[in-house]
Amino acid sequence: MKVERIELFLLSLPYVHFFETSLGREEDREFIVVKIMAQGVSGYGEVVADRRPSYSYETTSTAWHVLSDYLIPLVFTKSILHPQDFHEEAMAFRGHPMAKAGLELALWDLKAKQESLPLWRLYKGVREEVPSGVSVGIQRSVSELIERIQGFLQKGYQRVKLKIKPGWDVEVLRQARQQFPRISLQADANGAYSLEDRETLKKLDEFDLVMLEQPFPPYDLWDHSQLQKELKTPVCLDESILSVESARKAYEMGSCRIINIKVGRVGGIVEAVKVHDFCAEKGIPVWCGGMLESGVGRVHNLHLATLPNFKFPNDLSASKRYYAEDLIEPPVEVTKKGTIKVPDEPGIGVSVQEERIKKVTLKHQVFEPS
Ligand code: OSB
Ligand code: MG
Repeated sequence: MKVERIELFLLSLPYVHFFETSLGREEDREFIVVKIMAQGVSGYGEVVADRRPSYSYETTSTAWHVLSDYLIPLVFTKSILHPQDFHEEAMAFRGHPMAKAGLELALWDLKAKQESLPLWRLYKGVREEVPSGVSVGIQRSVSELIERIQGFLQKGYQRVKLKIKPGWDVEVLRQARQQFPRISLQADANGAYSLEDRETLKKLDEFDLVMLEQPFPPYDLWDHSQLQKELKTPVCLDESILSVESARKAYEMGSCRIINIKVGRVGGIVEAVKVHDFCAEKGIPVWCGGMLESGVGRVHNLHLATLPNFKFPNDLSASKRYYAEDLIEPPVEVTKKGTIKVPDEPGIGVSVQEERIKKVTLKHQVFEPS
């Protein structure tokens, strides 16, 4: 069997509510859906690169370029079908993990469908529901923030993550903690601080946070290790962990006590599982981060989060929390217990709504072997 056709769709979907982090405010998300076809079966993946190079250097344009000029030709010329082979062959190209992950995810979906297995069984996951958390952006005012948190708690989310930045940190967390004394609360700075801010960051120990995510910029494992020594709150790394190699260095330096795994950031499921397994061996718990994916990427995350060392509620929320109309049926929903049920149908286990994709497509291209 051979891959017969690959399609790329560049889309834009408006958020139901703007999303603001220390990197800026976004009203919509631009991303790429990858579709791979072989013998009448279709596999889908999502490239989580954004319009702008802010969270990472990749953008939808760089990903489109790397996919169409290098990765898709690689699949055709080497007749690649297995995601593991793709992972190894794609190492010939440096960087661009989000582009690689989008294609690898589509190959995983295809493989699982061909074997009539839901992805989580292929990955040897150990749970049928995963705990759900919500990531709450910077708001116009603290009272709006409190109201939003209240709304999410009523929907059952098991923990709340607040985005912070200099000027929207200690006092905001103090008020959130006062309003909600017993909830599971954590903060994510997306790299907005430096060691010079250590006194401010040490004040966060007061608020009994489950973790503090990515206080310093991505390429700064050393400074994170210096901060972790002075902080009671566990540091969790997101942007800094690009592969199992960076996880090992973070572990050896003591840069963090928890790791956030994102498939796009590490370049696919094969690498994500390596990070997961390394962390399990070293006793570092992990959890699954999100990139405000559409249902396509989100359900892929859901399957990954069934692996045993995912130990915290994940940034995996209901479809409706992100988009008025998601790209999958049924949409992702959160149970009263604050969990999400993992689909048990083959592959990603949900039906991708191509008519909806087409309605919001900005650019579409079909690739076939020459
Ligand atoms: O840092 O975890 C992050 C969204 C976009 C980019 C970076 C991050 C996030 C989130 C959202 O926090 C998590 C989600 O998808 O619910
Ligand atoms: Mg983060």
